[in-house]
Amino acid sequence: MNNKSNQPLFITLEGSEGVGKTSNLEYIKSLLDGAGIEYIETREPGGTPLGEALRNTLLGEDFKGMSDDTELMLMFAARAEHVAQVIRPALEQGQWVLCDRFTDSTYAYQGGGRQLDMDRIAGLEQWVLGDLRPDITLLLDAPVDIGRERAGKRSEPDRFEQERDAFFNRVRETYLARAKQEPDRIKVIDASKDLDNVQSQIKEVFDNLI
Ligand code: T5A
Repeated sequence: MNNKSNQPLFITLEGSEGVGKTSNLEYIKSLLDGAGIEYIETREPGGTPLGEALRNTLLGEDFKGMSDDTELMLMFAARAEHVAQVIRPALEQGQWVLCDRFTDSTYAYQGGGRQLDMDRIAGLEQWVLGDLRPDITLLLDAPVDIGRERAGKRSEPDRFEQERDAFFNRVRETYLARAKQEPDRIKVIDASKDLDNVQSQIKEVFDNLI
């Protein structure tokens, strides 16, 4: 784990649909507030006016049939803007960054789910991010049926949520494989448990961090 409390940290939250990222974001913010840490909260795709417009394009119905390569490049176009306009400036000013999804989502969804070439994704990552990587990533992990059931109760499915279980099983497997490759950065949280239990797992990670 990158424990360097005198440096602003770049924290990302990852996981498949409905695992509880939005629900736990508020809890993470309360931990940062409690520790008196200055931070910004942001999300992907999105985080800038252009990024939010691209989010609507990516998640909505208007361009439902876009090619997988187009989808990949729009994710990175939104990310390039986000990194240049929001993430790098915040870190340079000493603010921590709390981001709902980042490049691990691209590996999981476009690489795992859509089965695009991982090396191509790595090439785009290097081009767009240079040496910028999250310091800590919380991976909320739960079986696909649990996430689907939770997400289904909440709202109409977006373009990704309409994918089949096989897609989301590949997404989950890709996330878990990445966590295995980078155990210091990616902390797996068992999100199938109740919210109190999930939050105590998150607190344990933050107790080591703050
Ligand atoms: N995407 C994104 C890519 O394909 N490539 C990329 O590079 C990027 C950046 C973004 C979509 O874009 C894709 C991935 C996504 O499909 P999104 O809105 O960020 O969309 O992601 P979603 O996963 O769709 O977010 P959701 O809001 O659906 O899921 P959350 O935030 O994980 O779940 P949340 O917190 O809304 O919880 C869902 C329900 O479950 C309950 C909550 O109360 C809520 O009702 N809940 C629990 N219930 C019981 N026990 C728990 N532990 C619970 N935790 C939450």
